[in-house]
Amino acid sequence: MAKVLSAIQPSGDLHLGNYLGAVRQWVTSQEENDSYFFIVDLHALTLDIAPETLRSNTVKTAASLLASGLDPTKCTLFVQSHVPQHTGLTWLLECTASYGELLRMTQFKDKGKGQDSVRSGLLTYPVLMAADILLYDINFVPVGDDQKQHLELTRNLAIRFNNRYGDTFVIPEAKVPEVGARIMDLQNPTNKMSKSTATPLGTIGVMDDPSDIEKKIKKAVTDSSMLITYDRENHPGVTNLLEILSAVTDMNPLQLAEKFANYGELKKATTEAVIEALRPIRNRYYEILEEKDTLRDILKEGSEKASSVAEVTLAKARSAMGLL
Ligand code: ATP
Ligand code: LTN
Repeated sequence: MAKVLSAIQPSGDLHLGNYLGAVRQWVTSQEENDSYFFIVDLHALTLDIAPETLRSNTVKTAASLLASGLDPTKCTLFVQSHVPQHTGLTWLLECTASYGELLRMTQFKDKGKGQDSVRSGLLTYPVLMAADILLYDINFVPVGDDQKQHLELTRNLAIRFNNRYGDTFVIPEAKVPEVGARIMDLQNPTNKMSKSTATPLGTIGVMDDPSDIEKKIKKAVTDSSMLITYDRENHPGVTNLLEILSAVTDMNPLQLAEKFANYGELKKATTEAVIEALRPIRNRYYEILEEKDTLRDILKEGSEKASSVAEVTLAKARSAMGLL
């Protein structure tokens, strides 16, 4: 059985990009793999976040994942900070990574831009992510396109560690979906849809009201050419709508492009498909949020299981490096 792991930051509300690029793959993966999914609250501390916001986002993100279809009887679901081995391995890997390679990470450059003071955790963020993965002997990591560079770094750190200290870590591989790996902001289709830089009209929340989804798609930026073509470079707005429709209907985006006579028709079809795909998730979400005790028990059990697996690898890595 392959081992699969992925994670999400509690930096805001789950959006359509998170769902199509990542979470949907997690739900299918739990059926046939030994799967670990978690909420990376420690990663969320790399940008300024109010403690009460972090607390409530962590609970809301856990409820969103369960509502999306993660099943605690089929996967291990937990909160990163509840498993202390993640920070334990991070230090060992920080002493494996170089300052130069961390500076080259595009997410560090993007998220650090324009800030008065950049937290050192933002620089070492991908090392914590590498620890997240390497602790569990993972084969595959289902993520959106933006995480490929971090996965490459994780692989390099694991290979370097194994060469220097002996075979310790399994080398993981990123799994990026063919369609939906990079959903763009509806108002600014050259930027990816994101929680931390969400624009009010550009980001579709998975729990959004159907009327809000309709409004956002109606106002989505297209272009003046009136053409319906799947061409990210020259028609990013239209291409993004085709990509969304393709991902929710499992139809080929090039064939979809030929189906519509104008932007109005494309937007209408996209609106209907998105509302229908998200409706059951939204309904379950509010029920799950009501059951706070059950949610707490699921996360507690998940962290206990994760911790017992992670401890074995951490002990191996510590000993390989010469720690008594
Ligand atoms: P933040 O803005 O705080 O970085 P985010 O919206 O980018 O948040 P993450 O928690 O960083 O979301 O990512 C969770 C998962 O969702 C990752 O696998 C990531 O690759 C994927 N993902 C994020 N944004 C998109 C997007 N626009 N399209 C497809 N996948 C995405
Ligand atoms: N960096 C990721 C979140 C993340 C992650 C991980 C993803 C932290 N640890 C381990 C996969 C595996 C992000 O910003 N989406």
